[in-house]
Amino acid sequence: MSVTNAEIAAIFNRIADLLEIQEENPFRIRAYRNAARTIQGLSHSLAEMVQAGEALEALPGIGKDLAAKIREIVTTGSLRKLRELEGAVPPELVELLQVPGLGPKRLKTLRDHLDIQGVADLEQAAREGLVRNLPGFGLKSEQNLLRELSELKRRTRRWLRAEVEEVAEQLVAHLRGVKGVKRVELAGSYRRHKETVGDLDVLAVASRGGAVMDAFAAFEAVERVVSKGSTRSQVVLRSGLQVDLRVVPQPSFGAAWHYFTGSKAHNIAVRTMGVQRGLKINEYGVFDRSGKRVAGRTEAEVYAQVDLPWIEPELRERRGELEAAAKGRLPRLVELKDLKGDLHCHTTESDGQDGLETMARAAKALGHRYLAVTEHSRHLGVARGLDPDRLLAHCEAIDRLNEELKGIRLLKGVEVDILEDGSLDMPDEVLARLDVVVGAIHFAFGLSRKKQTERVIRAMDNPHFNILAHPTARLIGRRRACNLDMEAIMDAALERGCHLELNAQPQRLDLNDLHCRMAKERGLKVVISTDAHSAGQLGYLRHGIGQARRGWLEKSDVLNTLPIAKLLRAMER
Ligand code: DGT
Ligand code: CA
Ligand code: CA
Repeated sequence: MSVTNAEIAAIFNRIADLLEIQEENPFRIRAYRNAARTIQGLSHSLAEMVQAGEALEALPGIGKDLAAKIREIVTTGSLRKLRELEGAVPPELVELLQVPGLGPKRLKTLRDHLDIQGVADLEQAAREGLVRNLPGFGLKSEQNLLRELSELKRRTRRWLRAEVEEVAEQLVAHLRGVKGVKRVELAGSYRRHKETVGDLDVLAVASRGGAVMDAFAAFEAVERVVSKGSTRSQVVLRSGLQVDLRVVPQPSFGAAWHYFTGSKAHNIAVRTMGVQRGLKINEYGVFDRSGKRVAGRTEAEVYAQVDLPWIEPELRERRGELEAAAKGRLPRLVELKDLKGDLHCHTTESDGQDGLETMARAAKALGHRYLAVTEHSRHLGVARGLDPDRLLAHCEAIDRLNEELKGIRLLKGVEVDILEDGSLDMPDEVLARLDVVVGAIHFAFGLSRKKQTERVIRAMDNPHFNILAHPTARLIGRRRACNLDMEAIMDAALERGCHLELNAQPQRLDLNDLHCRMAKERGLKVVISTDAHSAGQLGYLRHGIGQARRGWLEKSDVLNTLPIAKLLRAMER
């Protein structure tokens, strides 16, 4: 499916909305709205016009500038101008614009009279009955707003990928057990290992479509069936997570898996490459000019039609993967089995749930060759942070345990607090006795970009500092990333022989994918660590690997793929 006219019109209307919020030039705003109206009224597809090389400028209200934007949307699936505008307007306001019936004008009234800054403010004001008396509003519109707000919250909720992993795997196993089912696979953002997913997309090949759909509706975790057909069904799980299942014929499987894996921008770019070769690529297959199916059974077949090798799902974000593939320069992405150990964990000595020995044996069972024990420092009182004496005593306990352990070595470490001025919450002479010093920000998240960046770089100035843990301190959906100049921090880390952590806790995944790529481009190695607070969490490395792969990291880009001796040498400063 190409970009539709309605989608293009929606983008233009959205730009107009954003410009209006910024109280931009009314003529520009009107130009976007007029163009959107023109496009909605067209009887032919703009995407086809672009693909056929037809001039768009002849359309009423579409000048050179808008024609170029339409071409950009059709060929890339998105528009840079829109991303810029969305970046310039506070995200809370952008979110408010998604409330049906709340255009820029009414939003302005709400902001001027009630200082509404986001969905939460609006919901509170409407609950308190403050909206009904505003000009242009009434009791009825206040009630409608409340209903739309709760619907919006439900619709736009995203899930940590990790929190839906178990049910996703159970569902796949359940469907694979159905008679006549040949294949079941997950697609969508889940397969691309995005840190959050909006819904689950499942694909099946089956000889009898009806039996799979019945089994899907009967899956234990299903709360309600939204729709049920012979090729597509949708359900909502008890958790509120929506799941789409599509049943496709075997010869289309590869094309469908490719299509429903996305991303949309990647799909559109691949389809455009097809058009250039006289091919039509969609979820049913690849078709030549005469309409004959020339590929579709496997993903590799689809890519081969546009002269590309198969591309890992984590790379399919339209971030240069097609160009890299065309040049034979795709990265060989790091895998879980490449990791030799974990450099960040806690035991009951600070705020972990399992003791030293349990953690060590669990790490060994996972095949780790080393595990750094990095308790909190004293400043973090809530986490039973260690003072120098307790830390030194803990180190002795680690030494004793190391004498008993075979096949794995515990490294003596600390997760030391970076204080507000960039100094470390542990005396240098204690840090000097450790194998690895992990530093982290746990408070004063709101410092200015300049101050926060200086704080972190100053911490790395300490010659004992090795690894910056969860660098931006974000918690997905709960706490924003600290305002940091990540490029400056990475350059500073390189100069000083420090490293940055990709924390594998599902709600952190910090560094994010783009940061990983930024590090790789500089030649700065990333450490993938679990920050495990229990033996079970040592398995979280897999979440970190997903993020690292989205950031194009290869084995050689990740520090803890090194065996112990090389690792220790690489950390020397
Ligand atoms: P999500 O669910 O928001 O985390 O993100 P996705 O990527 O799973 O998106 P979703 O569930 O809306 O659709 C699954 C895939 O289907 C998406 O990654 C690409 C494909 N797809 C959906 N809509 C379109 C479309 O309009 N055009 C193209 N080319 N592909 C689409
Ligand atoms: Ca999805
Ligand atoms: Ca979906």
